[in-house]
Amino acid sequence: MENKTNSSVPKLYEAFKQSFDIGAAVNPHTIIQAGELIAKHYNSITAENEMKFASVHPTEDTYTFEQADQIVAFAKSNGMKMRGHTLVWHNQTTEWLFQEADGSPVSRERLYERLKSHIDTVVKRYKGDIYAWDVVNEVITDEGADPLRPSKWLDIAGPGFIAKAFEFAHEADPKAQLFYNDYNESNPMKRDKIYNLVKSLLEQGVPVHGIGLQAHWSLYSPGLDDIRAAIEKYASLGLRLQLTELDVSMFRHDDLRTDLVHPTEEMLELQEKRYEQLFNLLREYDKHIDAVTFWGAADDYTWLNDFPIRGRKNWPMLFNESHEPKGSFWRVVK
Ligand code: HAH
Repeated sequence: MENKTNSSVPKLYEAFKQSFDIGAAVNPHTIIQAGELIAKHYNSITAENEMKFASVHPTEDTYTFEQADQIVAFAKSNGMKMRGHTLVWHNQTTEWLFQEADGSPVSRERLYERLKSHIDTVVKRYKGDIYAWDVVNEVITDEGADPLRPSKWLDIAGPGFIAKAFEFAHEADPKAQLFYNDYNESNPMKRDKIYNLVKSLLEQGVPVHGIGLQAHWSLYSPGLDDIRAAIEKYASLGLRLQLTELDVSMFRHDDLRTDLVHPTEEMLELQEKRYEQLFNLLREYDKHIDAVTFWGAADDYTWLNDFPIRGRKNWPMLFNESHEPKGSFWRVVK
């Protein structure tokens, strides 16, 4: 391929100026390793882990905001927007949250007090800096008719914790856009469960403003028709949509190979075609979609190197391990 100097590589987000913002998930490590790339190509960021419950609120009386603050400062100094991720989730919470000091399960009332005080503290701290929050993450089941995922939140608080989280976030920052965020969002059965949950929240007057489609996708799935149907169904609620965690894994769901140290030529070609089709589709719906955030910045670091198989390399991004644009980049900016 033709060798491009750095300055002749167009900015990714500028290629989408007429359509939507382009974001990246960052962490303290990638800000150092890839800060220049991130500042050039993305006009929005999300903290990958640093605003999650366990990261900012390790004990009842302690908040640890150093890393989150650094990431917000990075966004500000580079003129980027900032999304908040995430206030209520079943993972990366802390033991103390669901327990009394003596280790017994916390009461429902106490859990609601803790929920309110957590959301109030975190959302107010970043008022004016964070324009959109993933308020509730992944409460819908992947399989089965029961819509809500079993969790300590559900066990102790009952299903009302979902609406309350949005209400508390809205009180803390009435200007912030509040999102329900989930994965496998394009699977027709899960899509309908997500749709029904959000529809019923809206009918109760709960302040939900958008749906985050995580978009942890692969070369092979989901199909474009399922993605289109999901976008149309969610948009029919009259809400804003964002892709919040986009990546395109090289591996099928059931492909457990761990031997590759480089992507094959075939993988790279399939990925170029896939990214081109995906962004063509997303541009078609740019009236509904405000932002597309990748769950990473370049192939040197991605959470998929440890998921679903610890230590298995993956190459899901538009930039390679040396931070150079891949063929997929040129297909989407064209
Ligand atoms: C996302 N879950 C989370 O929203 C994000 O916070 C995390 O950093 C990575 C991915 C996706 C997911 C998962 O964690 C487990 C099973 C399926 C999907």
